[in-house]
Order: sequence, then structure tokens, then C-alpha cells
Amino acid sequence: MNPGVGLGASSVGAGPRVRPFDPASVVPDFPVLSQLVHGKPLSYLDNAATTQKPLAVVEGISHFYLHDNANIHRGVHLLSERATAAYEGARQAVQRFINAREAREVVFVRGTTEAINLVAQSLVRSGLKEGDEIVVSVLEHHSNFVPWKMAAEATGARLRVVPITDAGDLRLDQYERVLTSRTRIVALGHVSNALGTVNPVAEIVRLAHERGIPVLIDGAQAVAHLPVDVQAIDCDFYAFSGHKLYGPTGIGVLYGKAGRLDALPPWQGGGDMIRSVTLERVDYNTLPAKFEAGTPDIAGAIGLEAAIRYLEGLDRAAAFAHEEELLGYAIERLERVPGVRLVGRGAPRTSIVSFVMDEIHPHDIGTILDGEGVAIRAGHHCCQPLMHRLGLGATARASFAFYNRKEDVDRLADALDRVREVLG
Ligand code: C6P
Repeated sequence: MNPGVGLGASSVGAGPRVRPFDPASVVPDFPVLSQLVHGKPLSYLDNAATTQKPLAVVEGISHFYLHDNANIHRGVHLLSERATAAYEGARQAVQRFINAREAREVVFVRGTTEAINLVAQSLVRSGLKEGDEIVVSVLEHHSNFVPWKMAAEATGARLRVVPITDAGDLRLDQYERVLTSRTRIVALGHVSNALGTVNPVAEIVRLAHERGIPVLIDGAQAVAHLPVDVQAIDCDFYAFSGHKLYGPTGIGVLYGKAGRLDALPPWQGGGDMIRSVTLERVDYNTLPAKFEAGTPDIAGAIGLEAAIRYLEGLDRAAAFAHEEELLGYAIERLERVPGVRLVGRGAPRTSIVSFVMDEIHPHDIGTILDGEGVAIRAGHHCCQPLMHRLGLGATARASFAFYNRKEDVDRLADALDRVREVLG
């Protein structure tokens, strides 16, 4: 096995006896995959940007709109009761999926970006000040960098940025140095969207907690590819987006330990987040309503539950092992394409391979691949500080899901040969 791929079935507790996973058995669940693009079969390798949706999700959402649509928590009529039960049922499904202790620790938001902004802005409102420090890393997606930068700029607090090695791995030793009595929060991605690096989040949580510092984990790229147990990680906050977990866009989750969420002030005001309002005074609601002002994405939550139930119906250990095998195979195949250089090696990785090719711009690679029916992403992947650190403007990125097959990887490698023919 390629040394860069180290997660594996063993890391999901399945050990070497994990059953084989047949992607052909799930492809019919994702109708969008069975189409021609530019007259060629589609190899969808842009799953880190967003995953495709199984029929169960589409049907779950349309069932809601066709039969149960009403606003929640307000109505005294049957449809509103049904909608409320479905929305709160979705919260319980998320609680089960990430093993949160209580359903009220699950706050529905628009996505990872909103979840992180919520914590950052609530921290500003709860008295973040000059002299305080926020610890992030160079690996972060802009969604886990810009909100903290904004919080720092608004308050005079300082951003401390943990560096990485030349191979793209987090410098763990640096946490010991940057975590001090001034640190108010540590924010870190579970899996890098640009490189696929899996960070040792539980270890960093332990280091921070030894100093009484809370930790927020950006799980956008982890939830679909690793078993996530927030109690085992022991993080204080965990953020993710439904659309990267085979669910709809517009819905996401902020998990927070009840004590931590209780201690934060709300960041948006409006309906549902209050207990009582007079001209003189507003009393806020309890968790999680305190953080869910206004009518939420009810259908989105229902779609997210449908995605979770779909995943629970799969042999997930086998699916993860299949994804790991695909990644190993992709690394092996791409390394053999002349001119291709893989970016980011060393630490365990999952489901993402980033690469550059001679002097060819990644956008040109992406465009030619698209013509061959292979969908990838090219660009800075919303990680400009990381790209600067690596001395790159952009990379091409292929990212996998359990419905991908080895033939998708073969088509990617063959299409890269075509790129060399055209532009090399
Ligand atoms: N990354 C990608 O192609 P939203 O947009 O809120 O659903 O997720 C933001 C986000 C936050 N953190 C990480 C690690 C992410 O990967 C993303 C989204 C997509 O890599 C779109 S830039």
C-alpha cells in the first residue's frame, strides 16, 4: 500500500476482515451518475466540492413538500405537528450519527461556513478582546480562517497560525508552543480539502484541554469518509455541511457541547430563538432554538436525515475501505503519468488526491478532463494561505466517494495522457 494512504479499514474498526464493497450495487441509487457528458460517460471525481444525492434524499424532500409542508414549532394544526416531528427527528438522526450526548447539542445551520461564523461571532459578542489569541493552521479552508480573522480584526485579538511541513502535514510540535494562557479557542480542519490530510484531532483536543482551551473542528471533509464520534474526539464544537454527506445544500450542523453552547450568546435574533420579548427586555430560548433564529431549512433537515439513513443502510466500514483502496490506486496510477507531481504526502490521507502537471495550468487540465467526461476541481480550493505556503497558485484535485470505481481512476489517468498530448 502507498505510504501516503494510512487510514484504512483498521482505522474504522473493521480490521482486515472487512467485506468487499461493490460500487456497482449503489450506482443505481444515484441517477445523476448514469449520464453522458460531452458524449462520454460521467466519472464524477469532484466529491469534495459536493457529493451526489441518492434517490432516497430527493424522495424524502419531495415527500415533505407533497404531504407535510408547514412551518415548525408554531402551528397547532396537524401538518405543522408533522413538520415539527420530522425536523426534530432529523436532529435526533444527526445526534445518533455523530454520537452527540444530547439532541440539543445539534444546531441546524446553513453549512460548515455558517457554523464556524456562528461560533466566531458569538465569541466576539461574549467578550473576545485585545491580548486574546485564536489558534488556526495553514491547512485551513477559508471558512475556517476568514471568520477568525474577522473576529480578530473586530476585537484586537491575535491569530496564531500553526505551520505545516513541506510534505503538507501539520507541525504537531508547534501546538505545544502556540497554546498559552491567552488562547481562547483552537480551530482545526479534521481533513484538509486541498490535500486530503487527516489531522490527529483527538490528540490536539487533548493538548488544548490540558490547558482548558476549547476546540472547534471543521469536519466538512471528514463526515463522509470517516466514522465521526464527537464524544470520542471530545471536541467542543464540530461543524459540517449536509451537501458533502450526500444530503442537500443549504443545511449543515454545528455540534457543540451543551455547556459550551449555553455559555455563548446568540448571534442572530428573530423568531423561535426567544422565550419572551417585551419592549424593555428579550429572554433567549434554550438550546438549540437559541441559535436557530427564523424559519430554518426544514426540508433540508429532512433531506439530511434521509442521507444519514441511507448511509446507515450501507456497510460503511466496507465503503470506507473501498474509498481507501481507490485513493491508493489513484496515487499509484497518477504517479505513473509522466509530468504529474502529487501534492501533499506523508500523513494519513482520505479520498482526495491533489496534483500539478509540468507547466500546465490546473484549469486547463480540468477543462480537458471535462471534455473526456471526467469531472475534477482545479484552483486554490479556498485555501490560499496553504497554496502560498506550498509555493503553488493552484492544483488539480480528484476526490472520491464510495460510488466511484477503479475505472473512474483509469479514465482520469488516461485523460491526463490526453492533456499531455494536447498541452504538454
Ligand atoms: N469545500 C471544496 O471544494 P460549505 O461551503 O459551508 O458547505 O463548506 C465550506 C468548507 C469548509 N471547510 C472545508 C474543509 C471545506 O472543504 C469546505 C468546502 C469545498 O473543497 C468548496 S470550496
